[in-house]
Amino acid sequence: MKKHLLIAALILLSGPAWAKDYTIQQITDPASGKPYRFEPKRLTIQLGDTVTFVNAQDDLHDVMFVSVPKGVTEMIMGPQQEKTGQSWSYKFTVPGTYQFHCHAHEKLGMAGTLIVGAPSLPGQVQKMDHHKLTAAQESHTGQNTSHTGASVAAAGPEGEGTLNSVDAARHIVNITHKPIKALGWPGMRMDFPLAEGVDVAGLKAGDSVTFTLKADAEENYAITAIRKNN
Ligand SMILES: [Cu+2]
Repeated sequence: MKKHLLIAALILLSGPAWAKDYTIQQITDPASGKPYRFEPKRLTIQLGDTVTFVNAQDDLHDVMFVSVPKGVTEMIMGPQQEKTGQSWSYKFTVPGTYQFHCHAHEKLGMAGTLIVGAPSLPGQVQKMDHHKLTAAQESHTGQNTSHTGASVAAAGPEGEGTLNSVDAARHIVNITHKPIKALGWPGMRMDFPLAEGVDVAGLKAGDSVTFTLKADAEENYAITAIRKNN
């Protein structure tokens, strides 16, 4: 009996020991036939493993997951980063097939596939398309592009949620937000970059917050204002 408890305790304690960390490099290599790419481009990991995307040289890249297994309830996307060695990590806890790309270099073939555990069966994946989210927003306002841009810049859709972390040095906050109707977004947990000059000095993990979003020309959302709810 005691022996069984000991073994159970050991299994619990050593749980993280067999979860692995993998690295995928974001590469700019103009001299090659594949100037923009993820390396490896295809990777299989196990449930609970973590993948870290690393910027391999000074150039602007990001990572956005555009097709994910059904059962994933948050948008999975890393921030734009432009310095060598900057990285973003994500732990995968839903099995299946994931497709991702770098938003800036998607059309130049910078895309990849991640298998967690086993590939998804047909019909068991869902699109997580930030392009469509933005399109939904534009058709909502019913204005042409330049005017939409201006009005979004002026007011911007607002969101509400709970702060999970504040990384002032990298200008990134992680928020679990409620649905944002204006954007057609479901409730998600995601990283948001902070626009220039946004002050987060008074904020900490656990705070309930209201924030304003703005999309740049590349349809990446940043927070232009954030305040703690009373
Ligand atoms: Cu890129």
